[in-house]
Amino acid sequence: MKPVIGVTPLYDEQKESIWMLPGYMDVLLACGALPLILPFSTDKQNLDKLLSLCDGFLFTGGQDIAPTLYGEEKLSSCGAIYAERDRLDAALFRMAYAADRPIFGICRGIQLFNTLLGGTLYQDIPSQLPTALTHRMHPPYDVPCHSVTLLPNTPLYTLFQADEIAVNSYHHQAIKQLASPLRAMAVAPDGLVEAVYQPDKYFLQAVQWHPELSWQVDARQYQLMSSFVAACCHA
Ligand SMILES: [Mn+2]
Repeated sequence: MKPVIGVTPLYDEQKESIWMLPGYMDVLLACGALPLILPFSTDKQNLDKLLSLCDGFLFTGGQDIAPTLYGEEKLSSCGAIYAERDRLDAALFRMAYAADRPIFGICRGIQLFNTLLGGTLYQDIPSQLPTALTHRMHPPYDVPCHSVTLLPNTPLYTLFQADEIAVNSYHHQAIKQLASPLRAMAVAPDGLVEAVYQPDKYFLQAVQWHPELSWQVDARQYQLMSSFVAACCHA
């Protein structure tokens, strides 16, 4: 069965446009899924219909999450936020989470899951954690930026059978306090959590790096997205 995967939309405030980076769609298509870009609607009936239409949900990158969602004032170093996106992502996540539908998060996605499950974020890594590595690489984005250690007895370790892999990195925020339902799967050399999962969920995983930008040259990142699509097939 070809799984249908709802993909959270990106929003360009300058152009007042909904948009999408092709990598998110292309990798899901390559893995055999049918990705659908979702509308900015939190209408209950629309959400219910989406839950019946979609076998899984991919939470994409985007604007910074409003710090009020994790109980902090917005610092000047925090980036632009977009309230509509926060509203949609929160409604979709809570619905899919309650239904135990397969959920995968990328970049903003890992930060979103952590926030909605009770964790906190660094609003800006360079200013709040000056000893951290560089996590905001320059193009091209399909080459490694830093390593991550994979933690034993996690789905990511089982999938890759490796103690360490190299990943790309394009983020200025990161998990500060890990939400209690989540477990770390990958940690950067500076200690920042780069991948999480929730053990008692069917498939809830998220990564801080960008598999959608490296899957064509990094077989592991294709394998990672394939494992999500496979979970959507059996949901
Ligand atoms: Mn990173």
